[in-house]
Amino acid sequence: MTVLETRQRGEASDGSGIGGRHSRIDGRLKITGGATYALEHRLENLTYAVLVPSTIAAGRVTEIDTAAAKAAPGVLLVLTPDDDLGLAIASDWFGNRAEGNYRPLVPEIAFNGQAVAVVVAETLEQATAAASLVKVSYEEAQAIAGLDDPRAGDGNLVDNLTVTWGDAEAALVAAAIKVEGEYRTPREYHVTIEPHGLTAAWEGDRLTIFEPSQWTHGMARSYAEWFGLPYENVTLISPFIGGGFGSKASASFYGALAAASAKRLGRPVKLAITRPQTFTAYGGRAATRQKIALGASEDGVLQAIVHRGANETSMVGTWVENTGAATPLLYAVPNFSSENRLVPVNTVTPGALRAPGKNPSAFGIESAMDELAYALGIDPVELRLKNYAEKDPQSGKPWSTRQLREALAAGAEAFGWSRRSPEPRSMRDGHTLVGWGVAIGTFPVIRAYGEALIAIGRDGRVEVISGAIDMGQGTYTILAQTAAEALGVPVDQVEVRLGDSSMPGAAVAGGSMLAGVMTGAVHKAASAAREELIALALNDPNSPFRDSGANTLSVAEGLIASPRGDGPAISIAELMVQLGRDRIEVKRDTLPGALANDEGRLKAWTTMSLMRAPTDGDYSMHSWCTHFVEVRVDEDFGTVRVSRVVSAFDCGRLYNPKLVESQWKGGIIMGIGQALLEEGLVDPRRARVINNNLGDYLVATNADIPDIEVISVGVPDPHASVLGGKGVGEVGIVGVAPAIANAVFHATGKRVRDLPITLEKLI
Ligand code: MCN
Ligand code: MOS
Repeated sequence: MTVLETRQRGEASDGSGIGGRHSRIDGRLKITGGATYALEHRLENLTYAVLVPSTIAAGRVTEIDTAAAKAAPGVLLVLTPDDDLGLAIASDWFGNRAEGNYRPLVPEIAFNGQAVAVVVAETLEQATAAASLVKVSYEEAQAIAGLDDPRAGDGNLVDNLTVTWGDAEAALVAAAIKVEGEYRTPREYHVTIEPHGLTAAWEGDRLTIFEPSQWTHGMARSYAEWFGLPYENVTLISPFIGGGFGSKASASFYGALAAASAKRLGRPVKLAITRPQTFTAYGGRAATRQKIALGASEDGVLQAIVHRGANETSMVGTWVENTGAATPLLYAVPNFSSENRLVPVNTVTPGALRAPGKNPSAFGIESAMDELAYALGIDPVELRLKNYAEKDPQSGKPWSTRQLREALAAGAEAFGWSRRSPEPRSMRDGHTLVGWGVAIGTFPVIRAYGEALIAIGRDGRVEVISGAIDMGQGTYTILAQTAAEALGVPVDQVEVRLGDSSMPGAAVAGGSMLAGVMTGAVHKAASAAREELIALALNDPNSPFRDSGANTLSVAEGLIASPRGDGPAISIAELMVQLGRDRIEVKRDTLPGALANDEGRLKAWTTMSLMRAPTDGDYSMHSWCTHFVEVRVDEDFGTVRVSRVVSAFDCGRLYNPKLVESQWKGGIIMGIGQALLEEGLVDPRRARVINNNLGDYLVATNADIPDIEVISVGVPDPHASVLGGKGVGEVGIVGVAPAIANAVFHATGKRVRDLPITLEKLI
C-alpha cells in the first residue's frame, strides 16, 4: 500500500497518525525535570504568601491580632477579613454572575481549615513563621461534622434530579423478588502529586497568572472579573500540570488572595497550597449514601428500581454529587423512581472528582444488581444481559452506539468467567478465599466547541496552538497526531503548544470532553491549512507546480506532489522557500454559525453554558465499560488484594490506543484505591479532616495493583465527535469499586455496602 492509500484509509503508516500508538510527547520532559510547573517559575522580586487556616469548623472570627505577625522579620503584608480587597464577584461555571463585592476572607466560619488570613513575606520561611503568630479569636458554634452527624438531618430535595416513570413503589410491592440496601461512600480526595497554588504578577493593569489549570480560559475569566479587567488583560499560563482529576478547573479564593496581594505590593506573589491544605482549600468528592430497592420477576426481569440518594454539601455552597446519575441509564426497567437530597454540613464545598456522580452512583446500582443476582440464583453477567436496555430508558432516545453486550462478552471471555463457581466462599487457594465479581459503568459524551491555530513555518515545521491543556491525559500527543494526519506530515514535524489563555479557545478539560472537542478543531484547522498550502502551490507565480497543469496536489509524509506522481515532489520547507513565505497561519473553530461571533466565542471558551448534554439531539451518547475482578481475601486477617482485573470498554474510536489504555488503567487504579483504601476521616468533635496527608490518606501504590488487562470493543461513533471518539478519561473508574465489592462478597459471603472495604468490615 502506498503512503497515499494509507492516508486515504485514515491510518498512519508509521503509527503516528490518528489511531497510532505514539508515546506521550511531554513524557520525557515531565520525568526528567524539563517541564516547568506553575510554582517553579522564578520571577524577580518574588514574595511568598501563606494561608492561616481556622481551627474551628463553625462560628465566627471575633478578633484577629496581627501585630506580632506584622512585626516579624520579612513580613510585607497581612490580610484579614477586615480588608476589603475591592474585588467583584465573578461568574459561576455557567457564566451567571451576581452583583456585589467578593471577599475571599470572611469572618463567618463554615468549616475547619477555612482560611482566615494570609501573610506575605520576603521568603516562604518568614511567611510560614509569621502565619503562626497571627492570633485568631473565635466565637465557636456547634458544627455538623458530616453526613452521619445526627444533627445533619435528611437535607433538601434537589428537584431537578427527581426521575420517575411508571409506578415504582407499587411495582416493588408486587415484585416476586426484592432486594434492598443502603450504600455509602466516604469523602475522597484528588491527591494530585502537584499541589495547587499559583504565582501572580502584575504589569500595570495586566495580570499574569502561573497556575495549574484544567481550563485556562475559564480561570482567566474569573481573575478578569474579580479585578474588573478586560478579559484580554489576564494571561493564565499552564503548560504542564501534575494531575488535576477535576480539582484544577476553577480559580479559587487563594488565587484571588495572591493576585490581590501582588497588586497591593507591586511585586509578584507565590502562594503554594500545602499538602494538608489540599484537603481544605478546595473540595474532594462529597460523602454519599443511597438506598436502592430492586424488584424483579422470578426469572430475573427487573420490574422496579427505587433509588433515594443524598450527598453532603457545605453550608455556603452547593455541590451535587448525583448518586442517581447512572441508575436510570443502565437497565431496561418499566418502573423507576429516583430522588436525591443535599445535606449541608461544615465542610469545604465538595467538588468534581473523576466521574462525579456516575462513580458513587455505579457503586449503588451495581452492588444492588449483584445482590439481586444472588437472590435470584442467576449469574450476574446473565442478569445484566437479561435486563439489557436497547435504548436509553430515561430519554427514550436510541443510543448513538452502545457496545455493552460486546464488552460483557469480551471481558467475560478474557477473564475466564465461565469457570466461576457461583456459590460464595466456594473458590479458594489454600488459606485465601478467592472471589470473582463483575460490574458495569458508563460516562456521558459531553460535546463543546474549540478553536485551533495551525502555523507552518519556513522550515516546514508545523505548530498547533491552543489554550487547551494537558494534565497527563495526552492532549499534546493526540493533537500532534491529528495535525500530522490531516496535513500529511510526519508527527515529529509537529509541535503542539498548549496551556495559555491568550491562545485560541478551548472547552474545559473536564467531563472527558477535551479530546473530542480539540481533535475536531485541530482536524478542521489542519485540513484547511493543507488546502491553503495546495492552493498556494498551484497558484503562486513562484511555485514549481504553477505550470504543472494539476488541479490538485497530494501532501504526504511532508512532501507535496502531483497525485499522479509525474511532477516534482518537494518538501513543505522547500515550497515555503520558493514561495518566499515565512509563515502560513490558519485558525479555525468548530462553533456553529449562530455562535461564531464575539459573544458566542467568549461564552464557548470561558463558560460551560454551551456544553451539549448527551441527549441533546436525536441520540443518547455515552461511553460504556465492564470490569471483571478477582480478589484474594486472607481468611484470618480479612485483608483484601485485587489479584486480577479485566475490563472491556466502548469509547468509540480511539485516537491513540496506548494513551487510552493508560487512561483506563489509571481510572481502574484509582477505583481500586477507592474500593479498598481511600477515606477522608473526620473528627466528629472538631469536624476536621484528620488524615490530611499522604501518610494517612491512603491511595493505591504499585504494590496494590495487579496486572490489568483492558480491551476496546468500541466502534467509531459519528454522532459523538468529529473523529468518532467518545470520552475516555473518567469512565474507567466507574464500576470498579462495586466490581471489587461484588468479588469480596463472592469470596467471603460478606456484603460490604460502605466504602472502603477495610479488614474490620470482613472479620
Ligand atoms: N483519548 C483517545 N481517544 C478517545 C478519547 C480520548 O485517544 N476517543 C485519549 C487521549 O489521550 C486524551 C485522553 O484519552 O488526551 C483523555 O481524553 P478525554 O476522555 O476527552 O478527557 P479530557 O481530555 O477532557 O481529560 C479530562 C479527563 C478528566 S475529566 C479527568 S477527571 C481526568 C482524566 O481526564 N484527570 C486526569 N484523565 C487524567 N489523566 C491524568 N494523567 N491526570 C488527570 O488529572
Ligand atoms: Mo473531570 S472530574 O470532569 O475534571
